[in-house]
Amino acid sequence: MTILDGKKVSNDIKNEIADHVQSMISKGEKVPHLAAILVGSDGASMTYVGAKVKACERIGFKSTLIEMPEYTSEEELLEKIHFLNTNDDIDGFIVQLPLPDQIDEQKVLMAVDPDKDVDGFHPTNVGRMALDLPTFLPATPYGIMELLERYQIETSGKNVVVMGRSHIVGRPMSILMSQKRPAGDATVTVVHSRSKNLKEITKAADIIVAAIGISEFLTGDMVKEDVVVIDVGITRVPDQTKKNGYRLAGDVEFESVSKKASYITPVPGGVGPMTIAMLLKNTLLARERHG
Ligand code: BQF
Repeated sequence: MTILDGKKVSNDIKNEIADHVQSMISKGEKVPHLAAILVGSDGASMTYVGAKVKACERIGFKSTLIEMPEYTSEEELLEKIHFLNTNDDIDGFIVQLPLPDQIDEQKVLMAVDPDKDVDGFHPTNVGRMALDLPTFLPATPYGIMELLERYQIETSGKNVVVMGRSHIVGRPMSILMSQKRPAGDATVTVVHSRSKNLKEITKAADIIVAAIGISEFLTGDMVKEDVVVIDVGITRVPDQTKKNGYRLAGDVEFESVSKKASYITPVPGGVGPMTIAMLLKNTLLARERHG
């Protein structure tokens, strides 16, 4: 069993980007500038945005964090998005999800200029992805593709089971792995909360991408020997023995599944760090595209 070390690979990618930034500086070019809007003060969201800002600093990107209160109206958020869309100093920006209930997420994502949409959530960019056109790939699926590629895991003709159909992970993952591209050419099955005979389907999988948001849902009895397992889940589970009061759990029961797997991502340190690295990669791409 080999651990797919997202922490290490993400560090390799960040170092590659940092080198690129240095060469941009030596040529007198502008460095990439990422902005993030955080609405409210959800603990996990603050951690995620903080990790993104810190990563920017480490590799030499400019970053701007815009914090708005929990009671922010949709109109106020849309105004801020308009400001970032029209500010030439900003190459790309993200709106940290989830948003408070009074704000329509769909409306917000559609307000982001597709050329600055480094999360790749705008319908234009989702369409471009589906049509194999150049675009910003959503960071988590992009990170998983990169991880599979760098570990040279064969995907061509393999049976891939994607668990979950979210717009951010499951759906794009199923599209990407079925496409003709590196880490693609797979035969993809998507399973979700209405699927029947789940175990029968997961047992036939060569590769499983678990993205359902239920901690330790996938267990050893549901997989075949030598399966490749990508765990996208990241749930905070109360744990008195930890100083912060919780531990992070994936969608995969690591203990039982790792005994059968040929490759498996840990939580933490698997897919999560790759998400951050690919957001940075998209921001670099945005800077280069803007000329
Ligand atoms: C790690 C996210 C659910 C909902 C909104 C490193 C991250 C996580 C884990 C991280 C995530 C999850 C992010 C680890 C960004 C991934 O060491 O295992 C980094 O920061 N993520 C997000 O921005 O919004 C989310 C999950």
